[in-house]
Amino acid sequence: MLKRYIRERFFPHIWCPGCGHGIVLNSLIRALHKLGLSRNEVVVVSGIGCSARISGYLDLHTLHTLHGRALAFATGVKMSKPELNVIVPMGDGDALAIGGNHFIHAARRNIEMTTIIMNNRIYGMTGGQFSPLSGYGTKATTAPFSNIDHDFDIVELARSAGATYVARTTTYHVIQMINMFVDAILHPGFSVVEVLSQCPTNFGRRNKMGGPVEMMDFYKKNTTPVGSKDKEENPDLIERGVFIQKDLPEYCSEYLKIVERVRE
Ligand SMILES: Cc1ncc(C[n+]2csc(CCOP(=O)(O)OP(=O)(O)O)c2C)c(N)n1
Ligand code: SF4
Repeated sequence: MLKRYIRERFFPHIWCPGCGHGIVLNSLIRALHKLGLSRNEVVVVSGIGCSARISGYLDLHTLHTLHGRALAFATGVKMSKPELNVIVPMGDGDALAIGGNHFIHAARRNIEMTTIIMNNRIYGMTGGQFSPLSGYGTKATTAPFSNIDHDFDIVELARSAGATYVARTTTYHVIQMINMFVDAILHPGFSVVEVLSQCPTNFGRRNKMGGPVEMMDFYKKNTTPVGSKDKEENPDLIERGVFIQKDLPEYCSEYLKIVERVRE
């Protein structure tokens, strides 16, 4: 049953052994299956990056577009066919470096689509340049002696930009990830799911994080459910869970109302 969502002719995939992005692909397929969505009801729009390759592996309507521009293409698709479920998988660089402006404005408009940000804190595909999510003190090919850029918090950015569903999980917490994807796809507005997803090749190795297993163990040990007491005792813990879920007028429906009013 799950196989019907996979575009087998594109396999074997390009990902390194232990890359977190395969776990995200698997979870997304399980979420689509849980929702009982037919392949014709979903469009997946992605830019460029290891994470963005997810669109190629899904046997749905898919658009593999330009680095950083997935949300612009996705906006066009959603505006012309609002009845479709639009899903936009992006890397942290794709979504928040070159694509940062598209991200804040799509969130501000509250256009109904599901964005998945695979945060591996690095430009994986191009060999390990630092991204806006790498963080102070990390190493990258473009910061061999230490990165002096501060990172930002995707949840806080999405919240202040106006996203109406915002959640964070990791590749270790697969059941939570599937449930968040289900909720995000059902949400009638702009939804953001940040997934901490390991890049053992370009982030892990350079930052002495160990292999994929150690990196996932890090997610297990260094995250805590949102609002938990542990966070008060250990402020360095990363919170995961649903941070925002609210209703606001959605962009396509508001646009259609104006079209109808003008026609009258
Ligand atoms: C306009 C443009 N600029 C730069 C690139 C080169 N490029 C391709 S992927 C990428 C970054 C990938 O990092 P990220 O989006 O975080 O995804 P990851 O590969 O880590 O999953 C860059 C800079 C490009 N393809 N197009
Ligand atoms: S370079 Fe990193 S992000 Fe890209 S496939 Fe390899 S492990 Fe995954």
